[in-house]
Amino acid sequence: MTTQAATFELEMTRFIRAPREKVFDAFTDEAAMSVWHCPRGLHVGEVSSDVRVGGRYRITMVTRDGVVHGVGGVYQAIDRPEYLAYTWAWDGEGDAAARTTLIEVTLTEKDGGTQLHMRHTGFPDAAVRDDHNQGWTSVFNHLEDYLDPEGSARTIVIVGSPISTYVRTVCIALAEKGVAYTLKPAKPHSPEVDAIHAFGRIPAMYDGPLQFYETRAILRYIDEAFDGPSFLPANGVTARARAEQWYSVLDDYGYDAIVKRCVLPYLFPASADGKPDRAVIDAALPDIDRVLATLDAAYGKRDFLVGNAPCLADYLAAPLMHSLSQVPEGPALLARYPNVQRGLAVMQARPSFLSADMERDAGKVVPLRKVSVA
Ligand SMILES: N[C@@H](CCC(=O)N[C@@H](CS)C(=O)NCC(=O)O)C(=O)O
Repeated sequence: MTTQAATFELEMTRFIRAPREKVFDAFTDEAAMSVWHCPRGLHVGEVSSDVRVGGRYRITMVTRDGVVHGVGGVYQAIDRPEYLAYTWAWDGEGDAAARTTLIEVTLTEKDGGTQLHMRHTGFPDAAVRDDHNQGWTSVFNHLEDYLDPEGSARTIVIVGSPISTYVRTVCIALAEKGVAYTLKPAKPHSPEVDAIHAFGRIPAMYDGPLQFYETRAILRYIDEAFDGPSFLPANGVTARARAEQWYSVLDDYGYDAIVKRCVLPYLFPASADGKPDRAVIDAALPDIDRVLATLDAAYGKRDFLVGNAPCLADYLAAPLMHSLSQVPEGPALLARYPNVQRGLAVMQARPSFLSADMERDAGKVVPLRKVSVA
């Protein structure tokens, strides 16, 4: 993908694993357009398309809050399945001609699929062009999901080891949304991870050409980009802040005490005799206890950390508590906190938790696989 700053044009290419005719029709067929023709996180409202030179089309894209963005134009050239040109003007006040840009789509057969090249010209300035670059990237992720036989498992790729609690949190979150993805096993600081993550940690994520890292940011993206249950409580600012509070407690104090200072010394003993470092683990135990006591009070009689549905803090808590339960000190520590235990058991029973099975995957090279949870 290249942008040409000087002329305020945008050129994008995307390989789509579908025949040219299907890709072409996706651009002109009303039913197809109504599925994919908007960025992630929005949906298509109305679509009309009079597919002949001089004919008009119109699409509305609607945000979750109901804000409608309308766009339309006139077909300039139609040469199925190779080339399509049409004008593009967002609804707005004032001179329509000044708002009108031109789109040219060229489709070429390549590697059993289609190379899509889009040239979008006539932007008034770099900022508008850059907005369209971002928008089209997301729209083409939708297009790829729609046309590729593997759907979103092709565009959404999680990079990281399945034994990582953070990786597992993201996998749980995707499964809760019902989003198919591919898990690409990679260790921290490996070339695959370093290619995306400035600090070499896992997880990292692709959505098509878009790259993300840091679990909280990845969760934010997944939550806003996909339909399905929200990762934050719907009922008020206090509940949402509380969910963030418990996420942060787990992310900071929880991960440090449980994983860094207790689980990892067992998994990767640093001492010369190959035994877990007792002093490190013993020093972690009071801090783990403090985290558990805090969370136990937070659960109270409920099954989830906030309200009556899981939120992003529960997605982080479950893999952390699960990994604690696997070390020798874990069961006795957890036994003192029945609310934490109940919260873990409730999450462990959910299909989203079962779809990313840590024991099954531990130490194995996990083949690329599609995970979708109904
Ligand atoms: N702040 C990061 C933390 C991720 C993290 O620490 N992941 C661990 C694996 S669970 C890791 O990559 N550790 C390697 C290291 O610490 O160098 C996030 O939220 O994604």
